Amino acid sequence: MRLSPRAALMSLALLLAPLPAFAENVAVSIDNFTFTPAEVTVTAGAKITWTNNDDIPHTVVDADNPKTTKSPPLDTGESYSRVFDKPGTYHYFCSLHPHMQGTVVVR
Ligand SMILES: [Cu+2]
Repeated sequence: MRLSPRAALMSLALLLAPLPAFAENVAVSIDNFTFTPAEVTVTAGAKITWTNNDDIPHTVVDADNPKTTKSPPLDTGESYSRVFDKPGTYHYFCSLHPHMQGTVVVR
């Protein structure tokens, strides 16, 4: 079958159109009293997993209300995940060491 130039262009446009959003998985490491990366930008629906790679327990808790993100103390090697469905900027911290802070930007 031969496509007209216009049809060919439209097919190309369809091919190049953004793929439907599917869930992103983003990892944040906790090490040496630091969330790394300290700020992540994701699309709505992304799942973020924090893993404690430090020698002491840490938590991941929303700095703002409501505290949708509220992990138990994570021991070394333990993880906590949350799906971010709604666009916004979410600040979080470690409730055991409040100077440890991070941000999730959901687009
Ligand atoms: Cu901590």
